[in-house]
Amino acid sequence: MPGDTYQPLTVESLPRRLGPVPEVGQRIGGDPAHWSVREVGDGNLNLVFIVSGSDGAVVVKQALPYVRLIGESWPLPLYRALFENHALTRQAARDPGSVPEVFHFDETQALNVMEHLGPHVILRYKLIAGDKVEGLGAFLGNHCARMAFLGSELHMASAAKKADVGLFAGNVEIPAITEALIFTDPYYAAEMNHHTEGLDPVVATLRGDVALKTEAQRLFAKFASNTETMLHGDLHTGSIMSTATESRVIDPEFAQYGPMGFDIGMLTANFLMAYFSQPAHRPADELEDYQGWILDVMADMLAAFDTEFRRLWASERTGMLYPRRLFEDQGQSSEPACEAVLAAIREDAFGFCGIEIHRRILSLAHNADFESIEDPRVRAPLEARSLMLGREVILERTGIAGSNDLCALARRCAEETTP
Ligand code: SR1
Ligand code: MG
Repeated sequence: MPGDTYQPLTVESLPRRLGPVPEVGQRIGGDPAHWSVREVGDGNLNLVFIVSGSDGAVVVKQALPYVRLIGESWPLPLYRALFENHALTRQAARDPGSVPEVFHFDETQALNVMEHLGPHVILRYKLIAGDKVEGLGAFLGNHCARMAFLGSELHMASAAKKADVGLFAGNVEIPAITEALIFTDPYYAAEMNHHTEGLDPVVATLRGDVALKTEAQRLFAKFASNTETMLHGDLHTGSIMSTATESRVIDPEFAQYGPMGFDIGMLTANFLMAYFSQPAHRPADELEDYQGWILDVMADMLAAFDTEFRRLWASERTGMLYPRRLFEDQGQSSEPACEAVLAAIREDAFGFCGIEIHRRILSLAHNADFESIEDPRVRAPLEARSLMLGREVILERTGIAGSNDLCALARRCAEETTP
């Protein structure tokens, strides 16, 4: 479709429009007129098609010029597809095999054609269904550590990293969504907010808590001004697809440079919300085992992050930060410095974790873990516990030593019976 003006694809038009593109046509195979095309996008922003033919299947993801969740009244630039493409390329280089392969990119049409993850299912739905995924914590911890470390000036040449920061600075409207919906709206009665009936007392407590809002703003300032590494930017359990034994990370269109603790903090939040929502999804005799498994995955992820980060520190520290010439070449260990960096990342991560929990329950974009609980009398107390945990991890983040403390805190909040 080179040279065409932008036009959203439809199930009917897709074979005609993408059939002539060799990288697409050859992978799907056969006569495009006989391709099977399904629109499966259930996210907030884009069109997503699964297209299959005689030789295989691909996913076609096309940006819409507005927020799908809201409609044309909220315009959104198409260029986000370009940043998604840039992010996928960098993720594939820094953690090979962790993201879908891209077969074709069309900037004008704002579309990426990618590997179809056939047997994989969105992780959030697996967590709601009670399915377990082998190796999940290790995969996610390793991935986040590789992305954090290898995209930073601990590893990259400074000129290359600064050029990339400049490039991603062009992705303006997407971070603006995060800045409003995640960092600001949960903490006041913003227009697009909504929350479950019955939560008003907890919401009033949070919004009346000046110390909490001050800490949330400190974290926001860090998010807005710290360009440590390239972030996925929206790494929740809906951005991961898994089989029983294998996982991939998808959807990095919110990629931007930001603090190293952001992505792993978002993931931590999403595991905690999955944990808190479980009483509505599991029979009593399965609850303890499955909730325990979720906390184990979260703990494995945080441990794998640290282990992989230390490994990269030892073998890939080629950038301008913490150079060997200041430490090892002087006969001095840099291990304490590495531990200090990790402690700072962990503290930030717990702060971002609390904010992500707040926004998923109070702001515009909620998650299926709670939204699929039909009865608000069941949903509200589970959300209330999550909100109060979120408050505690934000305010007490410097004192949470690691996953043991965090799991203990989650178990304690889960036993509380507010509101
Ligand atoms: C208007 S977009 C709302 C949310 O959907 C995306 O998936 C991001 O999580 C964003 O915050
Ligand atoms: Mg997404």
